[in-house]
Amino acid sequence: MLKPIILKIGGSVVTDKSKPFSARKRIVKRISGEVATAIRSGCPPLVIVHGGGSFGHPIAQKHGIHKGFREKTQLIGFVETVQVMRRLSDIIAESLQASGVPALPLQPSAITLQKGGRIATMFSRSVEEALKMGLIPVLWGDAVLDEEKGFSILSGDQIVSHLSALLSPSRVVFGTDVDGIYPSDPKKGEAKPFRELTRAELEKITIQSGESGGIDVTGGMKGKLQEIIAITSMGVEVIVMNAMKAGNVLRALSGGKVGTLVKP
Ligand code: IP8
Repeated sequence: MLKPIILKIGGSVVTDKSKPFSARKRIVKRISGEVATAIRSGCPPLVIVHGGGSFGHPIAQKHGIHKGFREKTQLIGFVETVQVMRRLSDIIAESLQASGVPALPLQPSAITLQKGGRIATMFSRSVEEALKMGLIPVLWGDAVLDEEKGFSILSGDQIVSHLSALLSPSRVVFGTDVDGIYPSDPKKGEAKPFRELTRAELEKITIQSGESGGIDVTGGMKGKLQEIIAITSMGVEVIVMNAMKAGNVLRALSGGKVGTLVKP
């Protein structure tokens, strides 16, 4: 089997992070079409992971799910977080399927156990077998059981780095709402994104980076950059690009140049 590509679609792309439970259905539809075109044009096997955006983050924040179990009243918040993420993943999987993509939703909280907020075990053979069948596994950031904290949040970015270690993808693509990795916060200034970065350069930038916009319980931009460092240290190239712009997902999946390329 060809080495797969892992595509992470950020929660800030598929939802409006400023409004609770607002999926950006038109953007999801357009991205689904680009994924379908990439597959028809013979792109490698694909795994899709998406973030929580305005579905998972506000509920997780309200009930302190990311802080672990403290009191019984949180339990309803834990299951609500799982439930809203299923709703968002349904919107995404159904849109992919409507475009002809055989997207298989694999609920992370059903196949993963964490320890202290990091993956302890994930039954990832389902992902591997699905890929062999020509299916497109779809996973997402989720609230999961945690053998140390009771429960915790598993970010989509952590899923991507876990699966990278397992599947040795040819490329990992992060579709975000900005044009790439910037020397400073792109939403606050005029800075241009880097075209290319080495892992060592990225490590320096990560130390200075801050939070992401809206409510985020998984460490925002800094958390993302840390996972990217982990992925590149496995020898995998990473692209960070703007998935809000038409054509970028297709370009990134077809091996084209877009956004910032982080070299291992
Ligand atoms: O948006 C977080 O996933 P992320 C998922 O990929 C939840 O960090 C449930 C908040």
